[in-house]
Amino acid sequence: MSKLNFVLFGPPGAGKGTQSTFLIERYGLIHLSTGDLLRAEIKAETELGLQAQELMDKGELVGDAIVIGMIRNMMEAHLDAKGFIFDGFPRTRAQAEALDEMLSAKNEPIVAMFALEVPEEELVKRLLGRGATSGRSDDRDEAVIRNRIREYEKKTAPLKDFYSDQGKFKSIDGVGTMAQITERLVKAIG
Ligand code: B4P
Repeated sequence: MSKLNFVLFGPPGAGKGTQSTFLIERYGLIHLSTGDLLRAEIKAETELGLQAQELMDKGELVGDAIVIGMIRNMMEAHLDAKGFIFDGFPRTRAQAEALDEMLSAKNEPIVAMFALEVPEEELVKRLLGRGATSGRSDDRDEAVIRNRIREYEKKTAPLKDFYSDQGKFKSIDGVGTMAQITERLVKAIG
């Protein structure tokens, strides 16, 4: 049976992490979040974590080679997975091309890319709300949040065309209750 490999895409705070937790349970998939992997490195105070923290605290993207290497290691560690949800990865064209290469070598391509669409003011509200309770340093400062959104528009949003050209891009309204959005995703997965 072919693998269910999905990309969950969207600006910071769109709900990628939130929706991933529902989808991995429903479809029995492995969740690969580069944000979570980077935060684990920061917590463990590794050299890589220290480098990543500096960039994340400014709302900038971490280097392509670092995140591609992390994803490669995680995929190798889960060779028997039914499929993967890529959450927050790819975020640049170089990352998208590297992912396609890794998957085509195994003949297990991305099935679909779901883009959660949420207006900027709602994103800022959600992230400041989380920053008040989560301790995530990149969620506390509105200027950093807006910089993350600018980075997304400049470097990540163009990937919609990359997946659209492959016939895999699906837009999902990301405003509503978490359950409503899960329902929209399940319907789109079909
Ligand atoms: P990530 O950890 O990927 O996180 P995110 O974009 O901030 O948020 P996400 O969309 O997952 O939102 P969530 O569900 O949590 O990135 C953090 C940083 O890591 C980046 O800025 C970058 O520096 C670095 N990084 C990560 N991957 C990288 C890569 N591939 N390349 C380079 N750098 C990389 O939801 C947010 C909040 O909204 C939560 O509080 C949630 O409860 C709330 N929420 C969710 N759904 C809601 C709904 N329907 N209604 C109301 N609130 C909702």
